[in-house]
Parts: sequence; structure tokens; C-alpha cells
Amino acid sequence: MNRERSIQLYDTAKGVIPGGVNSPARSWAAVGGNPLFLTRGTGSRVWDADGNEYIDYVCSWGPLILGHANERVVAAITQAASEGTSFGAPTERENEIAQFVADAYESIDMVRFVNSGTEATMSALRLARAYTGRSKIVKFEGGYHGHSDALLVAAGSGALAHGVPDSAGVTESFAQDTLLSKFNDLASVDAHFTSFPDDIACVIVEPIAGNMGVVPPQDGFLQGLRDLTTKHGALLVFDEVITGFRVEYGGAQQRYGINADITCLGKIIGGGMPVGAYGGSAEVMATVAPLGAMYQAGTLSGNPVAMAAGIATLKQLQEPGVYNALGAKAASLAAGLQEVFADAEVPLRINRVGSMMTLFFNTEEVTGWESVSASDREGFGRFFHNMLEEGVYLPPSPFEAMFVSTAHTDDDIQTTLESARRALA
Ligand code: HOZ
Repeated sequence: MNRERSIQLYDTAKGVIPGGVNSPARSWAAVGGNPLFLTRGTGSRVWDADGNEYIDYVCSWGPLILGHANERVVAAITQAASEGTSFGAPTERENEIAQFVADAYESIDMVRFVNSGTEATMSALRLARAYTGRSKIVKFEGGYHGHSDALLVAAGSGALAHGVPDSAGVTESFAQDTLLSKFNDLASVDAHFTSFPDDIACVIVEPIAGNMGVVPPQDGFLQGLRDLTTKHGALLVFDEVITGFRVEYGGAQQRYGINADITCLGKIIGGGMPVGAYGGSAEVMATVAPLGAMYQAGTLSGNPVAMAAGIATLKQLQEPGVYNALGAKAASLAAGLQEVFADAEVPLRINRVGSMMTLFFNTEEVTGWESVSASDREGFGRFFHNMLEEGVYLPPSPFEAMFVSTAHTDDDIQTTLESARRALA
């Protein structure tokens, strides 16, 4: 495959953008090589600047559950843009999508829209602190909740892949209020409540970890978090930026039957446009300005074009059978890959929930940070590059989720499996 144009563009980018990218995970530092510069996408496919075509399992890191350039989403964006791209004043579309979110989540009466998942989680922490009057928060090793200061401690995603899980520039005073626990280990959470019974404002968790690769919650883990936080008067914050409207229409909360106090959303609710949101009960959300004393604002929040894309996406996800079909497709891909790897005698552990999954090059079951860290990064990197040569674009990191969209066809799955067989050979 010729990738000359991508190489040239990356060289140019490095002169004017730090590391040539606007988000470190895109630099391919975790797998080596030159990132692809993409020019267009349709359905399950993307094309790079040299005209090479790929089956895409990155799907913009999760938002594109309907695939690229979905017709109804593009029409909604075009219509909204033609009516004005930003007003900095309320618009009716905000009411419509807020109602969709409140209807989807039993735990949400009110929701505030922001511009990214980072803003959503950052605001959720401020809200939890304002509501409880407490300062400390508990997060999990390998959990990634965007790049606000308090959350860049033992962080996953690009921070983990680049070896900077504790970012420079985060002062000790910020980090000291962030307590770390181990995912799927309730005792490690309980220990913090024993040490600081009256100081913990919230526990923030990705209910299905997605930024150290996909790690599902073990039986009882989320219920245990619910019980511990309730017992100690702390709030439970679910970061459903990836899982919201992904694993079920009502996210991980619907899937596992556990309600959070504050839910953070992003990705899918923006239909490929920049959107985040945080929501909860009317009582908790009454703390947010202008109702209450916790301040948070944004010129482009609730942007009409982004709201239109989100509405068009959620409407399609409300159609019967969408999640069953997505799950079945992802299951057949996972089963096929497991078989291909077994035939090649290469150890592989696939963690999958619905249409999100990670291929861990591990011999042991992957249940948390330690087992994630034991994966064969180089092996993944070789597989990634061989798949790319085959025209299959996987996430360029062993610690990210791959996504199946409604646009992926059975043919795409079969082609991917044949590619994997050759890639391993
Ligand atoms: N935080 C995203 C992965 N979980 C990466 C976003 C990007 O680099 O575009």
C-alpha cells in the first residue's frame, strides 16, 4: 500500500501541531508508524489521503454507531447548518434531545449539554463536590475520563499508551484529592471510605472500562459501588461517554440495572459532532447554575448543528432490534477472530460487551489494570500493521476499544476474518 501522502501530511503537521496530532492517541505512538490522514468515510469504510480504502473499526473512537456519513445524520446537520450554526441562546432542539436522554435513563431528570466528554466529567466532579460539600474523589487505575487535572491520575487511553498516566502539569494539590482504586476490586474502594468516611464526594467509574481496553464489570462490582456510595453519602458518577447509547439504548445502567447519581455522556449523543452532557436527578441538578451555586457554562454548548446530529442518531437507535443486531454482528466477529487466533496458536483474550470489544494479546483473563498491563503490546502492534495492509483499520493502541457499527455488513465481518488469518500468518 502506498501511503506517501499521509507521510508528507504528517511531516507538515509536526511543524505546526504538537506531535502532528490534536489528540495523542492519534499519533500511533502505541503501535509505531505513520498515522493515516483520512479524507472521507461512508458506512463502514474510510479512505486515506493516498486513496486506500479500509474497513473501519475505530469509528471515530465510538461516536459513529451508525457508521460514517449516515444519510439521515448528514441531512439533519445540513438542515441545521443552513438555519444558522450558533446562537448562544436556547433552541428547541436542546429540549428535544434532553427529553430523549431523560427518557433513556431512569436516573436522569435533567441534563446539561457541554462540548466534550472531558467537559462532562470535569463538570460532574464539580457538581458532586458542590452537592456534597466534600473534596475527595475516587477513580480507578486505568480509568480515563478526559484530560481535566483531577482525573489525569493513573489515567488510561492515550495517557497510558504514551506512558504518562500521571500528566506533568497536574499539581500535587490537585492530585492529592484523587484517590485511586482498582477496577473490579471493591475492597480497594471500601478502604478509602474507611480512611476518609466524611470526605469523599464521589466515586467516578466507567461502568464498563473502555480506555484500558474493554474490561467488563464483574458480577456485583457496580452494585457494590452503588451500596458503598449510598452508605457513605457520596455520589456515584458513571462515565458513560463510551457506553451511553452504545451497549444498550439506556447504556450500561440499563444493561446492568444500576442507577448512577450523575451520568456523563458524549460521543454517540453528538452523532459525530462535538457534544458532551452530564445529568442526574432534579435534586442533584438543582445545584447547577443558574438554579444553584455550581457554575458551568459554554458559548457553543447545546450547539444547534450538534444537537441536530445527536437527535438524528438517537432516533435511528430507537428503532426496534438495533441493539440485538449490533450485538449479534459483534459476537460473530469476536467468535471468528477467536477461532482464527486459536488456529494460528496465538493467545488472544477478547473482552466484548455488545458492539465494543478489545483484542487483548494475553494468555490470562483480563479483569483490570494489572492484567491489561501484562498484554503483549508488540504482538498487537504487528497485528495492527498487518491488518492495515489488508485494508482493516483497528484502533492504533492495545488499550482502546474497537467498535462495530450498524453500517458494518456480514461481508465486512467475513473479509475481516480472512484478513486476520493472513495477518497472523
Ligand atoms: N480518548 C479517545 C480514545 N478513548 C481518543 C480520542 C482521539 O484521539 O480522537
